Amino acid sequence: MRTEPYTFGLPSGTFIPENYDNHIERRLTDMKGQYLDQDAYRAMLDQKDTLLYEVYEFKRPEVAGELLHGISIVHPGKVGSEYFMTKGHFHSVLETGEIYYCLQGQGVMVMETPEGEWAVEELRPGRVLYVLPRWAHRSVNTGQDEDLITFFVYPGDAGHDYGTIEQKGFRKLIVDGGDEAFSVIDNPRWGNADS
Ligand code: PAN
Ligand code: ZN
Repeated sequence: MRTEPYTFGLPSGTFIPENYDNHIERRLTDMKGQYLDQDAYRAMLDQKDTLLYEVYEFKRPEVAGELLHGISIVHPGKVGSEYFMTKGHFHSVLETGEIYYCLQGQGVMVMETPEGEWAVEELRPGRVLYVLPRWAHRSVNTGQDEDLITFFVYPGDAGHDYGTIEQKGFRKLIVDGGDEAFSVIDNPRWGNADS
């Protein structure tokens, strides 16, 4: 782990940071129960365990005062009519905010609170998104053929609660909008996503 202040570049074209510490890959199998069209999910998985998104992280102590940061890359594609997306999570310390800065691509952040509020905000290059404390968040690539690339930063002691979303899903889903760029629909399986 670095013990002195540092900078890093984000090479144009890939935005894969120089000198990252950790590379995470998430595939179809990691998204079991999350996509609405389960037949399409299984058919796709029969072909290949497709890579959906990747995260490049810098290692920092997971304590208050530190800021965890890295790059998230969601690849383009759909399962049925639903776009490739991240698992999404609440932070274990619910009262934790997070900043996303979009570097490339077209997408949205789907967000909701335990109290039932929800929001969908567009991500496009040059836009900064502030995810308020208490809001679960999932990034979705609504583009045709381009990666959705964001820089993120959040407090070191935030932790991640994936279980709540794995069990319930998000209240809103992002699907192909036909003539529109995308559509936001109610998740008919909200509350029992992994069954
Ligand atoms: C991001 C996310 C990243 C991948 O760093 O972790 O975009 O999404 P999932 O963690 O939902 O798989 C972040 O929000 N960290 O807190
Ligand atoms: Zn987060």
